[in-house]
Amino acid sequence: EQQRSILLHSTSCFPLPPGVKLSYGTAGFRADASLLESTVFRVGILAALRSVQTRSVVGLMITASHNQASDNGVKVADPSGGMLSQHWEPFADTLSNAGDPNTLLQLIDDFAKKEKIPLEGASEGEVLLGRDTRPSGEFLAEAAKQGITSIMGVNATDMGVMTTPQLHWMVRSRNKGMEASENNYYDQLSTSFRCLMEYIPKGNRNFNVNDKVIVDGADGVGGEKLEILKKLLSDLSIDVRNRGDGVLNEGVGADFVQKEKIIPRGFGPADVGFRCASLDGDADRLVYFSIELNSNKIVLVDGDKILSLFALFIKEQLNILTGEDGKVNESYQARLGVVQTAYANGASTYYLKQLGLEVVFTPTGVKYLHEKASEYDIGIYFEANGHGTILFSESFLCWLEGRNNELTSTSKCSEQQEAALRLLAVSKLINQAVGDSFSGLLLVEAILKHMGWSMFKWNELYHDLPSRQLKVKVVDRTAVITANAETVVVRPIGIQEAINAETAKYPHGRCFIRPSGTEDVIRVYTEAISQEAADSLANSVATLVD
Ligand code: 16G
Ligand code: ZN
Repeated sequence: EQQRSILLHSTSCFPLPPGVKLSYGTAGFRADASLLESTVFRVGILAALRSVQTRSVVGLMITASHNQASDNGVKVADPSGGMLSQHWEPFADTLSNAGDPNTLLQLIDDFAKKEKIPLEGASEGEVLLGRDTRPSGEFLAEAAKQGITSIMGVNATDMGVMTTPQLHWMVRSRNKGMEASENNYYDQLSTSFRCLMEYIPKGNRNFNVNDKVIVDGADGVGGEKLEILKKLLSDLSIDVRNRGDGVLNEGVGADFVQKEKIIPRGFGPADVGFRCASLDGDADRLVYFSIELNSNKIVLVDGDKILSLFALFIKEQLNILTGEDGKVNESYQARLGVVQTAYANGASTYYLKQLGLEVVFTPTGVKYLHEKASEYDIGIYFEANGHGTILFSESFLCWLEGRNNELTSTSKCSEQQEAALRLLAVSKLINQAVGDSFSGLLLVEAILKHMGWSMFKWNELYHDLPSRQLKVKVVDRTAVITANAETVVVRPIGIQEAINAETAKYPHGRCFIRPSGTEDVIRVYTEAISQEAADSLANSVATLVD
């Protein structure tokens, strides 16, 4: 009864803006910040319910990532630190669009029954609340708190401004019973990075201050946080640009750099010859680039290439550890898998398969890639746009620890032990909750050092096939339904045949279309042996969709 009246009262303070219908989408709700207060309040309720149900800490992040500064958004981190369980998404949609307090109450009641969420009696829970640097974040965080605390027994812990991956990391760590402050996060990253640097092959160890990486913080939360992290790193020089003085995501950031392929604001001719990297507005994406002499263009080193570098390194360490055939020393057969989407450049997929790796595909969106990667002992996933991470299974880490102890007692610092220690360090450096530009950056830097490679050498792992992305505005994007990880259109009938016929005209042509999860458009992607061919294929397929 008390619970009912609390909810009725608080909900009446957060009426829905008229005529707005939002959907949880690929990565939470996103809209102009002025429309979001009631949605964020309702997501607060949802996060609290999830926490009560799972008897675990849950996260709520307020960010619109790479969108413009006036937008905002909200998403929930599950107890594992990953994305909200997909079977809760429909509830997120109905709850957020329930205007009338009585309707909302009924929805919660029904859902709580169905999901066995004990709302009567002593429910308990905790929701960690984070936000990026958007000005609207503060009042939206208030709305979230109101929502969270409308469920009796649930506390809202305000973590203030932080990156999306930091919040996910904290949720994961808290639920593993580990310490989970922001400082613990920096400690874990810097310690494991130092450990990796310690096992760099001797010839590559020297530290040269001119060998620095210049990072574009997208004028978001990433810049200021990276300033803190970099002070703890002794073997790496990081120059942070766009730390928040300019307009968030405007002419800067990973999304801009990857899509436009031009030099972001704050970079110029003086940076030619250096490794550069861009984060996005909430620091969960990472791409590298270099600046060309006398041009405003960049050479992009995208998520596919970061993935390839990681895969190569991990495979090398596994080979040292278990022997090329994976059979030496009664060894554990570690299953290594690579997960990509249809957007992965075909040249990267070809390269990874050549390395002998198992490559699988999922639809676009971190939640799908992450889930697939978790099926392996070591699952590496990346989207071309820079979202990605590496997941290690508990049983593999356990075996690795054991192997390391065994090696310690026999032959000190053997090659094999170094490989085991490197893999253990990677498992701590990389954020296993969600893709994290900071751990990605540190791992790239450590591996380049390990290999003794320049960025140029890295970029030469393979050459991207020319590609083109277009978007087509349509009346109803939900009319397009795809299958096989978005590579085939099944509805409307006949479109796939038409696409096939067009594609067949281009040697090595590849093409797929899919409805965007974040915009009201159909996206077209093509690849071919020349840019002209990729462009022309994209244009003709776009007219098919129209
Ligand atoms: C979201 C997804 C990203 C995906 C993108 C595709 C998360 C955290 N983010 O930003 O993974 O690549 O949407 O956008 O899942 P689209 O559906 O508009 O092409
Ligand atoms: Zn992001």
